[in-house]
Amino acid sequence: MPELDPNLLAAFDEVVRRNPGEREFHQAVREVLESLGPVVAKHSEYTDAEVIRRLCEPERQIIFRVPWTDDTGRVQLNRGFRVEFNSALGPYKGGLRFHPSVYLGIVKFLGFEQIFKNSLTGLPIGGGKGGSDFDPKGRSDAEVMRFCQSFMTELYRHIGENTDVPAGDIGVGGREIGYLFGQYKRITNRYESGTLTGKGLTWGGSQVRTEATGYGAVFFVDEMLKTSGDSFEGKRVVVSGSGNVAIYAIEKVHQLGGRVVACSDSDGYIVDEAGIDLDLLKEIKNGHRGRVSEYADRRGASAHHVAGGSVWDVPCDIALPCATQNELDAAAATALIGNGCRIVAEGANMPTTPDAIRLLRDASVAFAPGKAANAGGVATSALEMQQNASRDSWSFEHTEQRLSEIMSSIHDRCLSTADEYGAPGNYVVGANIAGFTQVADAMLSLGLI
Ligand code: NDP
Ligand code: 2IT
Repeated sequence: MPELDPNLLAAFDEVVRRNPGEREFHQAVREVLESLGPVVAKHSEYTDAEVIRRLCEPERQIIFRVPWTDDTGRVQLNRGFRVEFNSALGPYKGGLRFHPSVYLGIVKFLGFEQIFKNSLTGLPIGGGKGGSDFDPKGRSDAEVMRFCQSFMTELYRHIGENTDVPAGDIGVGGREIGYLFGQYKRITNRYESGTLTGKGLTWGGSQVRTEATGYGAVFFVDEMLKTSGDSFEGKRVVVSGSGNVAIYAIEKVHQLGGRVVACSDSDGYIVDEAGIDLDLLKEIKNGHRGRVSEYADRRGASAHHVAGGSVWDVPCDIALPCATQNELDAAAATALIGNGCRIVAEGANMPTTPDAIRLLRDASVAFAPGKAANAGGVATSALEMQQNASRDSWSFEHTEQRLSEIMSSIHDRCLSTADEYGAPGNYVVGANIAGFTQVADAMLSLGLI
């Protein structure tokens, strides 16, 4: 691991000591601190005021019991979380994840990343994250509804359009946001649209929010390609996952002239040399929450399914990890480099392990971290909040144009900040420093918070 400046090392050691066992949280903090050496060298005010130590401590952490009954009448029990990490720039903002792997360390890593990501969007949103170890897989709509209602029966007292604004993440999409919003409205007797984002288009949602994370990641890569006069035209692309982010990343790659030849789920991956047929994939995933193996069964000769294995073994020019944390490890990076991959951009949060990032950098593969490349989702959530606040709704074209401008501005900010701090072309350094300095300056202005 690269060395840290003594002040940063002390802050990191404190995080490890105060948050034992929260491996993903330690990893996310370490990655940011490794970029901040030149910042603390230049600006002693941040260390004098202990801004970094304060940033690593969430403002508030809420953990609660979520009891519900399944379709057989049995009582089920889950744990709910909301970590309200930092509100220096605006109300806490960030998604809810429903997945059996969720525990406090996952929610904290995601909340910590969200602070810098939200800062990079340039919009007035703080950072937070929440979720539950509830597993929606195989559950009926009625079970998911009862779970969401129970979850919101506790969460409602902590959130609000000026306080904390949740949205979706893994396992939480339009269906869950609907049940959550319905219960919030019922308990509070207020149609407070701006309390949740990712809502349906007929009841306060924004055009492009569903597509925004995947589209935004591809807009970001398009900007990376433009720096060397290149484009998506004719590029082979591999995407991991087949959920919300993956599907709309595939759609935008195809619109821009690239070809996505593989995607995955937690059981395996599919390869389709003719390019993924998105209508078929959407029908399987959005239509009946099916598996990618079904795609290979129905598609015919151009496609096959590989059970287990690594989607990163499929040769490509551009790799877009869009599934989950630490899914692209050193072995995967080595395979990608060996096959001539030139760009890796994170649609997911922290999908690339630190070892893999180092290997990619040493091999001069351009690498875009999630907090920059996947910021389009939360940015469009902030646009949804804007529309809700003004009781307005914008067209698809206008909203997509705003998203594209935001991604281009994040891209340019990463590069100009990396230049300013002596790391030209390093998107990790650029994203971390640009995201950090804006939040840190706000914290200094607001007194001891
Ligand atoms: P979805 O639930 O829609 O899809 C998740 C996909 O990733 C599924 O294909 C799922 O496969 C796969 N996956 C999830 N967990 C694992 C795992 N442990 N191992 C292997 N595969 C897994 O979630 P999203 O598309 O919304 O989120 C994907 C990533 O993008 C996450 O990292 C999320 O934090 C990030 N993100 C999401 C944003 C959004 O707006 N939704 C915004 C910014 C980032 P399976 O069905 O088999 O579980
Ligand atoms: O990780 C993320 O940025 C999200 N899951 C989206 C958060 C949001 O509030 O839209």
